[in-house]
Amino acid sequence: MRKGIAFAAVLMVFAACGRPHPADPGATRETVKLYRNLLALQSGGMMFGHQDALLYGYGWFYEEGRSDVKEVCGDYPAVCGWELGHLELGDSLSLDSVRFDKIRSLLTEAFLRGNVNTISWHLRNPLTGGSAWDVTSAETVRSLLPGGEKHSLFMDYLDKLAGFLLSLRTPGGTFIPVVFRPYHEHTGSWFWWGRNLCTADDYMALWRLTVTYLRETRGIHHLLYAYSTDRFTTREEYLERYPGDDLIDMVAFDLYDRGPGFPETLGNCAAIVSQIAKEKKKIAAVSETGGPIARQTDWWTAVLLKTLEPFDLSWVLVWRNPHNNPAAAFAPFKGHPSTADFLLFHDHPETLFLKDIAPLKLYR
Ligand code: BMA
Repeated sequence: MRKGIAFAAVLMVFAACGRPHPADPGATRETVKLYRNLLALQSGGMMFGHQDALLYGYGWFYEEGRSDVKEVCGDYPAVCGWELGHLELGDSLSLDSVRFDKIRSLLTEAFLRGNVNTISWHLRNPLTGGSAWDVTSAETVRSLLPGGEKHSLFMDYLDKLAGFLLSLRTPGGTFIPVVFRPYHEHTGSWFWWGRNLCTADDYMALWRLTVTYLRETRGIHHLLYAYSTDRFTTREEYLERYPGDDLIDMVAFDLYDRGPGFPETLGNCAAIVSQIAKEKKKIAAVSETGGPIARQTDWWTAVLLKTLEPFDLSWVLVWRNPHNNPAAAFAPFKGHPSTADFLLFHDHPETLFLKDIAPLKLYR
């Protein structure tokens, strides 16, 4: 049986036993459907995602229909990741030199094909003018909140973000649902919103300000919001800065394989997050990962799949393949040494790619 057919049955069972709703009471019809379908699907399989999958890959940039993953296994990733850093400056190119109008058009195509889209935002530091990685001030988050010296500049950033999000519509006018994942990896301290750079209260206030502005002030109702930490060891640590069930739809974490102990840490984080998701009726995911795939060529099955298989996770997304640096690619590309193992990963009943999920019509 094709993977998708089994999951259609899961969806039907689910439809009969509950009607959970996204955090946004006004979420659009397609967004509500996506939320419910992702909730149902996470017990049946784990989608594979790739950051910037359709924009560029090793040795190419903007080539219609191309994807490194597709060239290896014959199918697109199920989840497409996109990045909006520098949108807040009013630039036409992102921090990764990608045109925002390309992001808009390819994200729209992905939606029409049945993909799930998720957006990250490495926004610049509004207080110092530095990058997202500028951690020279521990006052940045405080300065953005109401009454702070950079509040109005930050509202301008949010305004530019809102304008872009509102432009994500099909030719027929339907708003395209997106899983939005700002202020990520905040259990680490390498972004200006990180753990040692602001109090828990200020971090949560930043989230509330953002969601309230987008949802209530700008009337944006096609987003699911992802709370996404970096590594953590306990449930308490994971939830320390969780801004609230009324704001968050997905509980996720980022974790890269940086050497010994990775499978244990990954397994522990996945166990905690999937349990929290179950209790809160939220979606669970590994929102970013990547391993030493050029060296450890069976990483896909021996590490990633083996570790994550026991858990109910909606997806695992690997980070981007820079077009000019094969050693930094987190997904395989044509001729990659991990190809044989990636094919096993792709064929495994647990993993879902576009051909598995498109027939499920996740937005209906
Ligand atoms: C990081 C790196 C950076 C990139 C950023 C946003 O993890 O890949 O090179 O600018 O993500 O995509």
